[in-house]
Amino acid sequence: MTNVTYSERATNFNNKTARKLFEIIEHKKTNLALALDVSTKQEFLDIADKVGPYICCLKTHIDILIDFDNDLIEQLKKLQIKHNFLIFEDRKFADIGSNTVKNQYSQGIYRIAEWADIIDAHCLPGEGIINGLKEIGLPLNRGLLLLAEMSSKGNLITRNYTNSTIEMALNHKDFVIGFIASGKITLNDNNNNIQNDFIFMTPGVGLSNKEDGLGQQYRTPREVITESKSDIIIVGRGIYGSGKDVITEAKRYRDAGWNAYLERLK
Ligand code: 5BU
Repeated sequence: MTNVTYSERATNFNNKTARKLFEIIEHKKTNLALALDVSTKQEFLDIADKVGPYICCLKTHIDILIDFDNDLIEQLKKLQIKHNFLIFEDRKFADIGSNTVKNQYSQGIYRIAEWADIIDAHCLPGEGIINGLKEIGLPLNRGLLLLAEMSSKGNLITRNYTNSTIEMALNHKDFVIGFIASGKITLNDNNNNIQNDFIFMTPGVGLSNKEDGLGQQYRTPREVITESKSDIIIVGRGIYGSGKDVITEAKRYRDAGWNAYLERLK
């Protein structure tokens, strides 16, 4: 089932954000998500504008910005319309669902629910975290990714933990649109339908480096998309790191990701 196209996959989803993401991928011919972890508003908006044409999704860590203000969100929304990408706030919620994560998602200075199409969460606290986020996100047609695996060296996620995460996702297919994982994962290694019913997004992607010296481990777009059959590569410093020309690098990763997908379809 690895030769199914992105547009065919879209029809498996009722969630509007998931369908929109596949539409954008197919329309712009890019499975690249930019992880824009810079610390100033000016740099953030400048890179988002330059790289916007080449990505399907912009991944943020909004709390990294030292000069965050509401205008940043207004400008980001304008860039989203100009370039047609989804916004994914990589907040990694991990607290109790009933009250805390609901407020973290909708309140505070960031008001994430108002502008992020996609968010993610650890399932460590149990299924309540999904229920809590869903109360806020589903009426807004948002989508949630669950952290099923991590790219960092020595992380504590086990196969059992990943399986439990998948089971929780299966109970919430209206709101959980996919996983952060190293590739396409299956429940108990069976070839079941989760492969086509969820979106798989993979961080830790680089064409030049193998690691960052702080535990991050990089694999190439080909390893991630063709071999591990993920759907979307998430690239940060490979594009904006160490004074690189961000447009050249974004095109390089877009091409590598798309060619890896075409190779998988063959
Ligand atoms: P990089 O600059 O390409 O290394 O950035 C990777 C991004 O993906 C960064 O924002 C991380 O927070 C994020 N990430 C990750 O690297 N590994 C993971 O397992 C998860 C998220 Br989950």
